[in-house]
Amino acid sequence: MTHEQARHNAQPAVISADHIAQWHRDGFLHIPGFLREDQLAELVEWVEEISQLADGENDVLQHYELTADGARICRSEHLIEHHDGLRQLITGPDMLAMAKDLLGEPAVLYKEKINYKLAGGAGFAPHQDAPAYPFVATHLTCMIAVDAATETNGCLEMVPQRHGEVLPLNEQGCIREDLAATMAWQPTPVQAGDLLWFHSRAPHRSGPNSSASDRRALFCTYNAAAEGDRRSSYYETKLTRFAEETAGPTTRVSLIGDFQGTAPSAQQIAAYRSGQPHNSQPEES
Ligand SMILES: O=C(O)CCC(=O)C(=O)O
Repeated sequence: MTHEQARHNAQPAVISADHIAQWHRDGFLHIPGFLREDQLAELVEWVEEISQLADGENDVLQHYELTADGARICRSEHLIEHHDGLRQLITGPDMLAMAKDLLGEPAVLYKEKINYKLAGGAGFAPHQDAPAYPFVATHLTCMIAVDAATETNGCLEMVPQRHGEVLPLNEQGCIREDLAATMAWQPTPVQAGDLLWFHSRAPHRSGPNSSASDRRALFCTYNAAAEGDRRSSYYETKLTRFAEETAGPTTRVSLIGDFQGTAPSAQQIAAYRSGQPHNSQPEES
């Protein structure tokens, strides 16, 4: 089935026995054509709305990076407090059912974020998510592609069959460079509206966006409900740790140092924000 046919026929997602076998074998699972065209168009609108909020507005946390064209948004997180559409998508029955089928037990939302990787945006060093996600042993993440992700614009690269353990880490909490250099990285391109589920110990990385167009994706992370609802604790811990640290040369988006984007100054962020449509001054009549 082509991607277009898959999207046209999209049904409430059902995880098959084949999916579960692939998931256990590889530690990740690509499901093409999950969103219908109308659902994808709505998601694009929501992502645009979220991107224009100020840091802290509607409880959304915003992060920026410096590209050759100046500051650009690189991540929004903590999205669902004031956004009914995103909350229904991320915590709705389809996503929770898939998370339950893959995890083998009922799941609860742990965290959610948008990675923008706009044209010129930076990539992510080889890492596993587990060291960045405290309080629970097992999590899984679903990337919902907002734009097509390709090798040119920085799609995820996965290493199959290496999700059994947390690997040796470097000082940033990422996979040690000597080990990462020996691993079988598999570029995993996706179309807009596809899902890519991955285990929190599945090694992954991604390159910069060296194309002229944006590569946005929504990432929803879940953990076993039996391990508790840890979303508030995760964000409290993250904000506390970020507040304690002195700013470094890269933009801090995670409890590990996986993101490779350069941190812009407050002035560069302000200049970018003043050019965003939401913040432009109304035209004089
Ligand atoms: O968005 C990407 O390219 C990589 C995302 C990722 O690995 C992360 O946010 O931990």
